[in-house]
Amino acid sequence: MPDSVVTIDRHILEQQQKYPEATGGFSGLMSSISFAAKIISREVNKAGLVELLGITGQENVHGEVVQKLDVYAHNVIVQMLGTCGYLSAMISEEREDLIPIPEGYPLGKYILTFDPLDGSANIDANVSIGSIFGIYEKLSSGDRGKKEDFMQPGNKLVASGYVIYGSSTMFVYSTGQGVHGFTLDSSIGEFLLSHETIKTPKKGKIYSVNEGNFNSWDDGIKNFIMSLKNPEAAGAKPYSSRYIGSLVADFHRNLLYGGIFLYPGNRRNPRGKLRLLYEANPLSFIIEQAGGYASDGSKRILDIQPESFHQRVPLIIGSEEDVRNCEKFIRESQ
Ligand code: AHM
Ligand code: MG
Repeated sequence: MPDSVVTIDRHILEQQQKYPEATGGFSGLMSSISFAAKIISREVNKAGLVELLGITGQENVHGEVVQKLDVYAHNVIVQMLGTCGYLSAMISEEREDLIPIPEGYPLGKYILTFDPLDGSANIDANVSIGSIFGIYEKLSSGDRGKKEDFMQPGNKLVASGYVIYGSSTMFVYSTGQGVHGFTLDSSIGEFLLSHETIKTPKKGKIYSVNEGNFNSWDDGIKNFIMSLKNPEAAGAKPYSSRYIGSLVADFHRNLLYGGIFLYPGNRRNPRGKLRLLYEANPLSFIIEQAGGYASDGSKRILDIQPESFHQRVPLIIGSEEDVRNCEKFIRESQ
């Protein structure tokens, strides 16, 4: 047994104590998110049994309709966070419009963006998937959050994080004071501090991209990827290619080991696939807090002014030197 075991709730409280003016609302909100993560984790871990218990969309043996896991995760977050008293509105990758706080529940001063289960196309193959969230302060007048509250650039995030449902479940978050990771001990149902102050290497050895799209990329991206495979320096090893196709899993590995993840635009989708508010901003906040960088190819992701809930953005994220190098290739090809 180590000298001290730090649960996520204790860690959040300790961080909050650095701000004497804090009311405790933020800690309550983070606690509610980590509780929702445990419930989703439990369900994800038994995903393989769903086939035995009933097919999604049909009734299971208990007479309950079996939901698809991404719908389930969305509903858990809406239910837990919508009633926790700390939020004034939410948006989800799974919904077109703003999600109001249900009538009769207290309203708080924060707003939440979330992708309830990213990479859910991989569930049936037992590949790691994740939930991603971002928290901002509500700026508009009145009690309820409005669209304009969500149109804040990522540099205004109060906190962000993700949960990875992998060989173990981990909760990784930052409130702007470094990045901290917690591993779920399912025997006691607690997230325990396992990765304090995560720092990503300044330069990595891994690149992660869907290379099937190679022919439809711009020259800058093509040249950059070619340069990773064919290093100029004599005797230098090429980068390793690692692509799971599940953003949280690809991001988490590169965060720990160093490397670069790219989902650039291509001829079919000039803005790429990933969403600014649900995926790019929260992970860009984390990577910068860990000493890395995130760009859309020419600009810092966190400085992009959002225009709509579901806008897409090319995402190049990871070790700072690698991301800057990619930007250089893009500049030079223009
Ligand atoms: P989703 O939000 O519909 O789950 O899609 C996002 C996922 C990411 O997890 C992953 O990085 C990407 O899609 C993979 O896309 P592709 O299959 O085009 O490589
Ligand atoms: Mg997603």
